[in-house]
Amino acid sequence: MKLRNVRFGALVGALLTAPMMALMYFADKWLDLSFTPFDVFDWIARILPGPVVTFGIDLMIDGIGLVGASVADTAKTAEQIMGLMMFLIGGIVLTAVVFAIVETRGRSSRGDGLGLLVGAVVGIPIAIITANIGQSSVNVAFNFLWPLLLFLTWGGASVASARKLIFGIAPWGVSGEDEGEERSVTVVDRRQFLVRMGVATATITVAGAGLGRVLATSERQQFEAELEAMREKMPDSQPMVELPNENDPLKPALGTRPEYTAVRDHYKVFIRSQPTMIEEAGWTLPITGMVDNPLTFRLQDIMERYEARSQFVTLTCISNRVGGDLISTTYWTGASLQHILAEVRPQAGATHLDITCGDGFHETVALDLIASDPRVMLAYAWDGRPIPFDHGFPLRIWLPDLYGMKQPKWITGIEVVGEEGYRDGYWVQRQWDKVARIRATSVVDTVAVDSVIENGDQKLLPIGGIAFAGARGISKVEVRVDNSPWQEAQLRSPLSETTWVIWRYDWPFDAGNHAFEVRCVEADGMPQIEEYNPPRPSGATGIHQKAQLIESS
Ligand SMILES: Nc1nc2c(c(=O)[nH]1)N[C@H]1C(S)=C(S)[C@@H](COP(=O)(O)O)O[C@H]1N2
Ligand SMILES: [Mo]
Repeated sequence: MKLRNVRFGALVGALLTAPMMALMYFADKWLDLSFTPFDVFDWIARILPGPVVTFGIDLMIDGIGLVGASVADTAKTAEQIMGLMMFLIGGIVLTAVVFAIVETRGRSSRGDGLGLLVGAVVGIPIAIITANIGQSSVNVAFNFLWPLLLFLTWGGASVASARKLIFGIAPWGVSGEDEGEERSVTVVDRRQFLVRMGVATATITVAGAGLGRVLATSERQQFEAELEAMREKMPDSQPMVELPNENDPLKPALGTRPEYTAVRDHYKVFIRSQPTMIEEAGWTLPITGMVDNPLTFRLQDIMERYEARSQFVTLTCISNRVGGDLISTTYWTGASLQHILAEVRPQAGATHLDITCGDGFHETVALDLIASDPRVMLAYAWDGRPIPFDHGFPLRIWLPDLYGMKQPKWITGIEVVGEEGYRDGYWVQRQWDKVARIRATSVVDTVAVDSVIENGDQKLLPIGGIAFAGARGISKVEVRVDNSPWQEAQLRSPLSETTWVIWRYDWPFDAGNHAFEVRCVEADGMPQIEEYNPPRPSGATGIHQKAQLIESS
């Protein structure tokens, strides 16, 4: 096998795979067919063993951290880029393999059939994946046939290109007559062929991706308009304007993260490469299983039949590093699950809710937990507006004190089950903590060198940040500069008993390079864990530290 032919194969592979991806993207945005490259990526993420996926997630988060980017902003984009690259590289490798096969079979073998065969061998499994896990409102048959059609085309085109570039047999030209002849391929021939192919495939790629992009923008706007219309129908439809601790005299040190996260800045985590778009019109929530009164709710029912409950909530992800940004605070509104369950009436022997979601995610919630806490809610609003699509529209659950991994969004079904029907949730099946109770953490957000306070002849440097212990509350935060003794910080009253607390310590500073550390104590006196633990299986622990050079003024 000639290296040159493998290189031609790789080049042709890139030239064929790029327009294929662009066409897939265009069809996704135009006809709502599923986008196969992401489906393949998501499928792999789903079937890989838990520890491998966890390793991948951690590698990605640490990598993003290393280059100093925000994990909350960047992780999804990084995943999508990986998904696209994987597909493209797969296409390049497979096409190179096709070239090798064509070369091995020799010039005299007829090419017909081979293209369709490789197209089918590669395309059928991939089409099955898309049809099964793809997100699309279109009939599965189309989600199977569309990628298959593209793969058959790829197969045909790659075999034809191989025969042309290796043996000089004109694509689609019948070669029967030439077969015996010594036809040599000239460099000019090849170059001409590749240039033509490059122009054609680049045109398709740019057109497909460009049009897809335009359609994607208008789709997004349409969804947003729908959400805005939903908002009118909501019982509690005022976005938060005044926060309950507005008058607290303790103001955050300059540079502390916003106490109330703007919804667009709320961190996002979900198992797929794209958020799950659920349209309200076609959505209902069946609550079935071991109940006396199975019911199917529309969103309207949940909003109108039950008293609306609202709560300031800090949500955090078990993947968050100490000091990381996978933690945010907003105002949740929904219906207490106690009220809803009172109506469906779980039967004797029922122990859990098995909650399923539009993206294939699932979790189980113990009925005991719901019975013990009226705050557990099925939430339909954040910040007084319908929950954004990225965050679980139309409905998600809130479970105080637990990491996000236990809290399904995009809920599509709830089944009441007993010990028999119990199964572990999505991440528990992948060996993450079964309870996933939030671990206490505290963070130095800022050493506010630009807002030094002059107090007589003393100068104070505000240091500040957050502390959070789920629904358990914070009683004390302490700061240590270099290796001097721990000093108690001041606490701002939190937005609620289930949000983070803002702390501040005004330090009589001296210039130099300093290290600032923070630790906290829960309301019941339990200190945070100071030893380092990685995020898995049970959540990161350790002391957060920030180093800062302070210039003498
Ligand atoms: N359906 C569904 N719900 C889900 C997830 C998911 O992937 N799918 N991820 C969970 C995890 S791990 C977290 S941390 C939170 C994140 O919620 P957010 O993206 O709205 O911040 O959603 C939880 N609920
Ligand atoms: Mo998470």
